[in-house]
Formats: sequence, structure tokens, C-alpha cells
Amino acid sequence: MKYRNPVIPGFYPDPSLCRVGDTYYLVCSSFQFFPGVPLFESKDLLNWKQIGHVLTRESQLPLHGATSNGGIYAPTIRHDHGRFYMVTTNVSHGGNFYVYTDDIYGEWSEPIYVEQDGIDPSLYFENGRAYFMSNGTDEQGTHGIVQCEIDIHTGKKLTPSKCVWQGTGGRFLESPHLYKKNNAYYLMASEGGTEYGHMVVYAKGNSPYGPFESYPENPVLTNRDLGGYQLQGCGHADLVDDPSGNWWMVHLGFRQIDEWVMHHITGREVYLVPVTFDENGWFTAGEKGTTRLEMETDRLSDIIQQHPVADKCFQNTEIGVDWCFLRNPILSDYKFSNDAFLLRSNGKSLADTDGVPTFVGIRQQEMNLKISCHVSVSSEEAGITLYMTPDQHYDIALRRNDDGFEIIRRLRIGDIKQIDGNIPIPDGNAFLIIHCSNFVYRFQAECDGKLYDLGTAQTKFLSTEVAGNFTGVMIGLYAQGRACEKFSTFTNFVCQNLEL
Ligand code: 6LW
Repeated sequence: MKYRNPVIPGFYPDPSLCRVGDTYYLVCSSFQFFPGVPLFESKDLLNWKQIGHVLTRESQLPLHGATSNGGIYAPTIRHDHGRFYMVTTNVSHGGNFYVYTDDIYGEWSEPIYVEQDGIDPSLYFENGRAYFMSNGTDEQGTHGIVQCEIDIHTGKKLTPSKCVWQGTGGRFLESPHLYKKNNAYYLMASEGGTEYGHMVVYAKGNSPYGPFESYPENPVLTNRDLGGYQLQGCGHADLVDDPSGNWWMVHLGFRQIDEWVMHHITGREVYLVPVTFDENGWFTAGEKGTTRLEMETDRLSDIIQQHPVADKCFQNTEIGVDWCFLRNPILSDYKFSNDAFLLRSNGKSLADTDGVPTFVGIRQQEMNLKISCHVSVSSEEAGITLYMTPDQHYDIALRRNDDGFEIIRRLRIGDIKQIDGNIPIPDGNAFLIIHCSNFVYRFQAECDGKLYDLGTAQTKFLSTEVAGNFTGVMIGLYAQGRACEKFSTFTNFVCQNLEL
């Protein structure tokens, strides 16, 4: 059968997964967004349903001051003796920690912090022992993949941290995971940085501490040599076996806005490739060590139908599942119902990094979309933002001015700020519309039966390559301006997937 990659489109970076029986669970990093660590479930590896988030309380997820290079970095999910563990790093507050739950649909524990530095922590369980691995520096000052044993009940280190592998020489050795198969231990990691040089590498050893011998054909997976191919940046991977004994890899990658245009706006996404072991215990991955947008496999049943990203509206999306907030939201500034979102400004704007604006957003998962929403402004300004970072966003909004109300478009690209449109309208009500395509966003508004065109703006200025960040464009509804008692109202939100 043929399947399409990505298997989870949009900003869902650093995937990690585990299998319990016939069900797979997958987590991703979430940076400055709340709740944190999206959690997905799948029966077939191709269709993933988001069942919630792992970090749902501020006590688990303090995000004050976190921007798109802060907050939650790569998580790992593992299952041992009936208990799920998710281990990650809050780079803005507290460092490496894990949480656990016995009910994947329920709440997770309070964080348990581990005193080992670095990022990308992972857990490996064997014979009642819990091995804790991250990139970082060991007690001797050696930098690489560092491991210790911990008491899984308290997070206390039971052994000193020891560097077990220094990779193959590529920069940014990260995302380590340890596995065991047929008495061999595999340490898989990534190198090259999470951009165009990204690659997956691994080594094999005969104990959890090695010594590890590098796979002679490393990197085992990379798209770095595929010039002019839309899918780039493949790395940061995790392995799982299926109930039939086949092995699979999920990893991150991104789709450029065009084959030859090296910008991406939809963030780092989740890709799936088959893994094959040879008689010497080495494995290969993907199509000759690369990942393709269309993959052929005989390991999955022909009857599996792969579902594209659905159109989204208020009725088929959920707060805290699809919709998330920036940092730690002030929830009294929001009211949600099945038909309307009500948002109240607290005086903070989208450009602020101290405090938090009133913002709730979903990911831009595909490049060709039509977004529309009816907005009724009661505060100073309410609208829709295509939000990448505090100083990189395009907004279309209704705003109060001295004469009444106007429709504005704001383009914010680093130090460049432009507000245009300034279309006077009789009252504070209009439909705001954004047509998204690979190269441009087109902004329109409909009011009193008239359609106004507010022009286009290039997508590439919101890309990760321009922003230099780790996230993807979010489609946000927001209210800003002076703090205000009244709520602005958003109704009839639709995000239509035009890729279908
Ligand atoms: C993550 C690291 C990486 O912690 O990017 O691509 C960092 N890999 O492993 C942030 O996502």
C-alpha cells in the first residue's frame, strides 16, 4: 500500500511514541503554548487522534516569559509496569522532569525533577532499573549522550551521570533513546541541527552503558542530500515495534513552501518510515535512508484509509486539545461555548513577552487553507492573527478609533511594523477572512454586504528560517488594547482545508 507523509501535519515537533498492546501513543514538544505536550493515539500508525495534552496545570507547566525558543522541548513517552511516563525539559523553568499516569485519558502527576543537565531526556526501563539519558555533560566534564540511573519514584540519581556516546561528529548531538532487541542495545540520536543538515544516527552495544559501536553507514536517515525535494530537516526520531514484529521510526521533518524555496511555515511535523534489521543486527530506515512524502509498504493493510486534516470549526474542536493558549493564560478573560468564543483584553498585546495576551490558537497544518470568522469588537481591538513569534505575525482586526470602527491589517516582521487597510465601518462587526497559500496570505473582510480586499503578504516572512525559532504558524483569535471589562465575540469560525 501507499501512505502519505507527514502522518501528523503541522507544528508537532520532536515525536516520541510507545505501544501498549495494539495501541500507539505519541507526544510532541510544545514550547511556549499551554497546555503542553500534545498526546496522540493510533491503532494503525497512519491516523493519529489527539486525545489531549500531558501537561495541563500551571504547577506542571510554568511558562512565564517563555517565547518560541523556550518552554517545553522534546518529550519522550514510555510505558513500564502499567504506568506511562513522559519526560521532557522546561528550558524556561526547572530543566529536566518527568510526570506519570496510570490512566492515559486522565491527569498526569506533578513534575518530578531530575538533576541531570542537557535537553531531550529519555527513559529506559529494564529489570526494575530506570535509566535516564539526555544530551549534556557528565560529572567528568565530558560532553555527549549522558546517562545515569534514577529512583523512578523520587527522580533522585542513584549513579553519577556518565557520557556513553559522543555520536559521529555532527553538530548538536541530541534526542537520544535507548532500545534493546535480541540482547543488543541500540542508542539512537540525531545530529546536524534541526535544520537542513538534520540526520538520524545510531550505535550498538552490549550493555546500557555501551561501549557503543557506531553503525558503519551512518546517518541511517537524512534528507540533507535531496536537493530540490520539498521534505527536509528529517531527524529527531523514535522507534517502535508493531504487534507483528516489524519496526518503525517516527521522526520530525518539514515541508518547504515550495520545492526550491527554502522556507517553511507549518513547523516541524511527524513522519513515519519502516525500519528493517539485517542478520548482523544493524538496521536501515526509510527509502534508502531518506523519507518521502509518499511511501510504499507491504507492512500495513490496504484497507487502512488515511484521513486528511479535517475542516475545523468551534463545534468539532476542543479547548485544550486543538486550541491552546500562549504561556499561562488568564482564564477569566475567556468564555467558550459551542457557538462562540468571547475574549477580553487584559492590556497585553501579541508583541509582549512579559505577561500574556488574550490569545487562543490552532496550528496551521496545511499551506492551502481558507480561514474566516465573524468578529464583534467590544474592546479596543479584536481579530485573527497568523502568529509565529511576538515580533513576527500578521493580523487582521477590527479596531476602535476616534470616529468609530475600522478594519486594519497589521504586518509585523522583526523591527518592521506596518498597519494598513484602515477601512471605516459603521459598527464593530465584520467577517474577517484569510486565504492561505504556499507563497502569500490574502486578507479580506466582509461587512454590510461589501467585500474589502486588504492585500497580500508573503508567507516566507513568517517562516522558521526568518523567525529563527522552533514552532510553526498558529492561527490565533485575540483581543488586545487597553484592559477592558467587555468581551469581544468570535462566531462562525471556519478553517477549511483546501488541499483536499
Ligand atoms: C529539541 C532537539 C531538536 O529539543 O530541537 O530537532 C529541539 N531537535 O532535539 C527543540 O525542538
